[in-house]
Amino acid sequence: MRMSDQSGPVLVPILGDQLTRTLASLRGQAKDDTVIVMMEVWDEATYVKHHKQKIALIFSAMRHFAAQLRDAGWQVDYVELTDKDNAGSFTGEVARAIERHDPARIRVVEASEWRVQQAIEEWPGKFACDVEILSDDRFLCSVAQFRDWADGRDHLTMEHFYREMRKQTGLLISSGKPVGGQWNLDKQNRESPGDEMDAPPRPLFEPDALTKDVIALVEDKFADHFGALDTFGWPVTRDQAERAADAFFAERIEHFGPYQDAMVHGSDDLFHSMLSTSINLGLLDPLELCERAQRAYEEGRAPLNSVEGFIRQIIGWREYVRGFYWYCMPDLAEANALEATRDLPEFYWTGETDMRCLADCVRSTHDNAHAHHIQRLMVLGNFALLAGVEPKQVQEWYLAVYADAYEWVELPNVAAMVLYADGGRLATKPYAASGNYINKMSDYCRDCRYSVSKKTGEDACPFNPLYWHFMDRHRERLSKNHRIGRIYANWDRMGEEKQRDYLESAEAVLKNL
Ligand code: FAD
Ligand code: DLZ
Ligand code: SF4
Repeated sequence: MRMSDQSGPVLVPILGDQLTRTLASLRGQAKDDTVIVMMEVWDEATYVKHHKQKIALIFSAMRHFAAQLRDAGWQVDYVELTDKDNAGSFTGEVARAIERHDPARIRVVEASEWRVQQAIEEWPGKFACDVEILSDDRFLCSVAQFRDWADGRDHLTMEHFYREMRKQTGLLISSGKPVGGQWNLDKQNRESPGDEMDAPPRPLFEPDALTKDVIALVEDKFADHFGALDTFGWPVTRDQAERAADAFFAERIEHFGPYQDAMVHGSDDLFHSMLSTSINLGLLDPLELCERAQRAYEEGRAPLNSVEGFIRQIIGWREYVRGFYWYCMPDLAEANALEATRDLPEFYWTGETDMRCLADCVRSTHDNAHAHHIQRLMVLGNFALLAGVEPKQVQEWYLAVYADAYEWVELPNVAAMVLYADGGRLATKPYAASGNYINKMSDYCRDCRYSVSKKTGEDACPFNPLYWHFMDRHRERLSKNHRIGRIYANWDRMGEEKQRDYLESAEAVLKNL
């Protein structure tokens, strides 16, 4: 940082996913010596065609946050999307804010995404005042700490990282050992859905006047974007997000663990927390949520498999993918180890397909800007993997359609976990599965036009032949993986005629996409 002798306030830009009162850039700042700038900008609103609810959520949460900061005595310079001189980008808006406030210094927390961080790192060369870029300590593992952990490892196994994070936080640790004797109860997170899955609905928050304004803005300016807006009910303030968390800890965490991987037609949330949008915006603190989960276990309100499963998702997967993103960027965005080139099928946007599982996941995505983990991974993702859809197109789709999607979390999940595009640094083997898996974990297949038990032919579940087509076409790479050897032994035992049936059926599916 260059030192300056200028006097003037400190300019604190707060980005759309930094809506945290204890943000590093605000800590220790005197209110009368600080100007906070928040910016709705076209570049961010259009770098992908975000779901309408995602834009509405971010703008509404930003506007509420600005109002609360003002109530607390901060000076906030808020630039709306339709302000007539809006420069359209973070850098352009910070330049305008410098003209207005003549600051001595800019103090900003690092961006969560590569694209934005690249722009911020140019500020010291662009602007005359000093620029201080702070680490985002809302994450429990810093970018540097992850790099130290990852350097020198061939496989960046999440489980190893997760154990480090358990020890670092002390969550579910007793005398240095995991509570219950095991680190990971994933095997107890895979119950099939029962016939009567009566999950309590999550709280939906009626849009207030401010959110209604934003919804009208989105309807007006982003009319051709994907997604329903009339179903909007996301928490837009910390208070609402806390109420959503209260409901999860009171009503759903008990069954979260066992049914974490279950899917039920038309039942979109099941026992999931639905808190990712609030955590990613900065409205909820990830560590506090994990501590609440731990208390639920200690007080006998939730079983260990639910609580460990929830904590694993947050201090394990969430922290891990964030570290992995920064460790692997910018190459991760270009990775395509399986050389997949197919276009994304149109039904990812329209939901018009006879495959009932895919149609339901796209419907939930359209209506709620949300689908849960297994829907994203084993239905929508699995199909794109098996069909060989080009990673860039899949990544762009996921980034656009989910209200919780930011590249730091979306890209590792899509490129590395779903598509194996990183060549296996994150996942030890591709998450490829036939219809059998979907049938076991959901009620989708019951009323599907395809038969999940049919392996080939017109009425066969398309996932079945596509699975073997995928395994066959990537044999050279995958057969070297000792975890997959058994699968190729099964394929070889089938004999040529059966294999031909599979491959021809798959070709027919692919031709019709
Ligand atoms: P819960 O099931 O209740 O889990 C609790 C919390 O754990 C979540 O709120 C989230 O913060 C965290 N979490 C769980 N799984 C993951 C994971 N794999 N990576 C990071 N955090 C995790 N999550 C996002 O927040 N944004 C994304 O853009 C995103 N894209 C994804 C794309 C794919 C292909 C896959 C397989 C997963 C993706 N996830 C993403 C992870 C996960 O699907 C969502 O976090 C989850 O569905 C959010 O719903 P929930 O809050 O009810 O989660
Ligand atoms: C996603 C998004 C959108 C749609 N619009 C804005 C915006 O206008 N202003 C803003 O500050 N943030 C927005 N965001 C979130 C940013 O993309 C987010 O802050 C980046 O992920 C930071 O890396
Ligand atoms: Fe999906 Fe196949 Fe089941 Fe139909 S039969 S719902 S396509 S897995």
